[in-house]
Amino acid sequence: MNLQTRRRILLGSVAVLIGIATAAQDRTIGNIPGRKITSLDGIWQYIIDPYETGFYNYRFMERAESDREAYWNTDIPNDKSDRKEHGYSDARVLKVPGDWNSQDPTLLYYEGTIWYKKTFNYTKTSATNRLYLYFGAVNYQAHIYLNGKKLGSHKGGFTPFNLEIPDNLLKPTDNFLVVKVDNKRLADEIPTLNTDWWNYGGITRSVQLVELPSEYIADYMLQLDRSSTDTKKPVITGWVNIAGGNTQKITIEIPELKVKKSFAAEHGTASVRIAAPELQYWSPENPKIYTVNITSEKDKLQEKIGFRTIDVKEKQVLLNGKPVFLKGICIHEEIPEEMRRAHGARDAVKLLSWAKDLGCNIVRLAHYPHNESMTRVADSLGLMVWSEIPVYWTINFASASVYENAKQQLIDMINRDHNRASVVLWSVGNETPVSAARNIFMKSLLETARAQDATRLVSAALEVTYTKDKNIIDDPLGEYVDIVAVNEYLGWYSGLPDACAKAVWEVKYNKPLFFSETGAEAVSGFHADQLTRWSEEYQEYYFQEQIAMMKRMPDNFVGWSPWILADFKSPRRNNPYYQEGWNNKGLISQKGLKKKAFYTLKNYYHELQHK
Ligand code: GCB
Repeated sequence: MNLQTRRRILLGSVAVLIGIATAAQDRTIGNIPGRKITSLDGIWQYIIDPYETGFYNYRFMERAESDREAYWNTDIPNDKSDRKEHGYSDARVLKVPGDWNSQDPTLLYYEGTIWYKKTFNYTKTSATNRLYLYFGAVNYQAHIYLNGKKLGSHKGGFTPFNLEIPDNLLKPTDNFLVVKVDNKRLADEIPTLNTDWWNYGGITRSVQLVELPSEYIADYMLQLDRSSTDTKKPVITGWVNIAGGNTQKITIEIPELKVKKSFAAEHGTASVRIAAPELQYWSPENPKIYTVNITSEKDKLQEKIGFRTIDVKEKQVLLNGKPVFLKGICIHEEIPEEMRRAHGARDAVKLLSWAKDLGCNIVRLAHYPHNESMTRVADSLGLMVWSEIPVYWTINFASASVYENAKQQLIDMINRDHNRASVVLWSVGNETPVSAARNIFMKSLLETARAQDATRLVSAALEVTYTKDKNIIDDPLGEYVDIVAVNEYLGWYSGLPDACAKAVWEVKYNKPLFFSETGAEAVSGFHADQLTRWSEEYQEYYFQEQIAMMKRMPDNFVGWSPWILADFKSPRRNNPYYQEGWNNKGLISQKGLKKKAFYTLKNYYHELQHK
């Protein structure tokens, strides 16, 4: 099946899925930063509503749209005898983007509903243009209302979505925008009830108004053909998709490469194929990014794209046709010193510069899609990215609706970032317990990822089967992934770090092997001998033993991404002396200080560099 046919089929299935998950959500709009956008970020008023009174009436039925007591309707009394039991005021405000937990001490542990309200003025530059409301992410469920009318809803805390604003709803001034945000953890959601990270609630990423021509460039994917491993003959392939249009001329221009080529879009989609002999390949050593102009008959936009190939051959991972050893680190989307969700370019530069300083060439963005700045900054800093959906631990693998939700999150993650050179691998989950239902679920997600994007690798972080004398990697999913990735904590969750010296590994699959996690907790500034748990010395010793073990791994060992760059908040971690709600496996502390093990790993990566 060629890419274009596959794409059309997928667009069809996306539409079906959107119908299930989100009533009025519209199609993908790629490259939001490159559009005509008006930010709605900043100060929003809010109401805490743990009983969801603004949504349900006293019989716990969803309120009618016109219900005066619904929190999406005006809070201004008609006159002095009118009764209003809800109100938005400047006494209660939250910053968007941002989690609510870090903005008000009373919200630190809050899990439930908060209503956000913003008023805005807007007039379209042309009456025929279309206007969308774009959310980078809202954790977890959002219901969106404009001027008392419901625009739509969305589930999934880490992926973007947009809703079209109909002309008859928009006013030039005083548009009353309300978002009900609910971050309650639920068994049949993704993630499920149980994780090892903080459930930060809120409108955690940017909100934008996006104005587009009536027929606009909806999305595109421009990547090096996977077979372009000969750097003398690079071929850029992909597609451009037009919304509202049918037959159109599309032009792609890469001025620096003196490339300018036109294609015909039929049924809204154009297939692209461009020979670019002068292309410099993107790599961590040379993160070359090109300005790409895409023009249709009614729309144009600019994008920055790097071009590289990623593949596996026998037991190796090949970047631009050459074997690469993956020097990684896992990262949560969190700024430890401020105990908050990270967002925006400044945070991305901070987190990814730490990874660069460590000597990494890849980061595993755990355990959910991070904000778009992370992958864009990774493009420009030269870091490869492992990107993952929060199919984590014990989600309900037997449920069809849970599967549809996972699939939608996967598709949304891929759609947002399929033009990022940094992203080399889509991961469909982490440490999911083997069962017949789970195997089918995960295999189908891997197939979806492959069908959606034929240019990247697919995998998932798997578990190890530990027996008395061997550690066996035999998860049935190993058969379907491009690289076999496992998490292991020898010397932390079992035994002491010297367990590594005696470890015998048996791998069932003749594929590249990657250790997607390993780590030990240490409280920054706590010094003791190397056998004292929680000390920096124990963590240092742990890394020394782990590194020694990695050096003995067979030649299919292609790298690792230890756990984790920085300490992070987790309600599961309740040791009152050493944790107090923190998972302290960071190589960088709660206060942003490097621990001893940071340098142990840095030296290993430095050694590898000079081998
Ligand atoms: C894991 C999980 C990760 C945890 C980590 C830990 O295996 O994948 O989410 O935070 O272990 O610290 O135990």
